Amino acid sequence: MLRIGLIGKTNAGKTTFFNSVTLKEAEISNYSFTTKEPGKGIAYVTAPCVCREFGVQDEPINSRCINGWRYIPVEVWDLPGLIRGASVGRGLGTKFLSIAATSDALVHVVDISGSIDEEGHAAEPGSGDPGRDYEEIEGELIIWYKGIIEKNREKITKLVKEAKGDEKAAIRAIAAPLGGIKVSSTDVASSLISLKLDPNDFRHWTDRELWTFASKIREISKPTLVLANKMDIPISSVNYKSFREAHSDMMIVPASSDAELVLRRAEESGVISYNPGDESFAITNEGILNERQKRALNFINKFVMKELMRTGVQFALNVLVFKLLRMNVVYPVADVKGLADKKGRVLPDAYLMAEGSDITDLARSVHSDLVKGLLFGIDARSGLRLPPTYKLKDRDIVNLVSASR
Ligand SMILES: Nc1nc2c(ncn2[C@@H]2O[C@H](COP(=O)(O)OP(=O)(O)O)[C@@H](O)[C@H]2O)c(=O)[nH]1
Ligand SMILES: [Mg+2]
Repeated sequence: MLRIGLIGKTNAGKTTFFNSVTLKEAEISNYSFTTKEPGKGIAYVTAPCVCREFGVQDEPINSRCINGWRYIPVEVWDLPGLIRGASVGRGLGTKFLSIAATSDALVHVVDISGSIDEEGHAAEPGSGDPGRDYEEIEGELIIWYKGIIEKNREKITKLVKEAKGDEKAAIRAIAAPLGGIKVSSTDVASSLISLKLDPNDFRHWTDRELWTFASKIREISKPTLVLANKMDIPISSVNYKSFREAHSDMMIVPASSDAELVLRRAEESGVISYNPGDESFAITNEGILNERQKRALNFINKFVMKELMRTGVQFALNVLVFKLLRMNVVYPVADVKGLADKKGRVLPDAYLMAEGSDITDLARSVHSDLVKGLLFGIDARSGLRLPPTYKLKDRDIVNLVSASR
């Protein structure tokens, strides 16, 4: 399953974001963790389900379908303890940095209202500096990446020497210790090209060059969305504008995690009707609302939904997965006519597949056994045979035909 890590300064709102997106964990997935690890949860991304296109009633197994929207589970990690010095082991730093580094993508939660001081303590809104907070956490990540290379410096130097000028082998030597944190040789190669760094010259890289290399690697290998959180606080919109100007290279989603948590809880207790990501909510049971709750919902309506169009929380996850990671949703079926699995369940599974994935990759995701005897796929819309190298598109419905099953 796709793994998303939440990073950000203390009190930026990571846990609030985490609690809101994982609230319906039990309902959306069958992946209940028997030994629940703290900080790990299941959230979902939402995409228009193909059931509407075919006018069929589906019976989802690995996901859910609500009002024609497919809810596909993703793993989310709340990573506390990212403070300055985390990379040298302050707090629970290194453990969480390693979880961040093994994630497929990150959400960097920033308190855009500036309600935290340099140490991450609560402060007067507007007194803090969201830009500084952001750079500080980024710095910790980069130092950590750099540290991994430094720890392996001798080993890499030796391998590069043995490569005797073979550039590809030198790149592999540099990439090897980074393999565990989802950095590929291709990532290393493109970083070196864009920085005009010579892999064969590795042992002469200066500290500065190591730093720029580490930051490039971090940038390329770990797609990151910035969540400009606490947009419900009035001063936030000013900060948001300047933050966006200073970081025009980043995807930034304005949000109120607090509002999303309030809405999801209200929906759960039957007070409002609201689907995550909706542009509005409706009070369905005014009778059981007390004055405080009424005020809270009115506030959210006026200062969040009308200003931002949405709370931004579900939107952020969707943008991360579908725009930044460019995932496609693919539906494997056993029977192309009935669009069903062997038990007759219609459109049982939805898989998130990275852009460029082919039929073989899909088979591998469904079941490793399928790959061995994989013959071809069948496109449910056209009936066409799809070779194993066919690149999957969004909303493809495919029957995998394998000799081994
Ligand atoms: N106004 C406002 N407060 C928020 C929002 N998100 C979180 N908070 C508050 O910020 C504080 C820190 O939140 P928390 O989720 O514990 O931050 P973490 O340390 O990053 O996990 C808490 O008092 C939250 O209620 C938001 O969107 N708006
Ligand atoms: Mg927290």
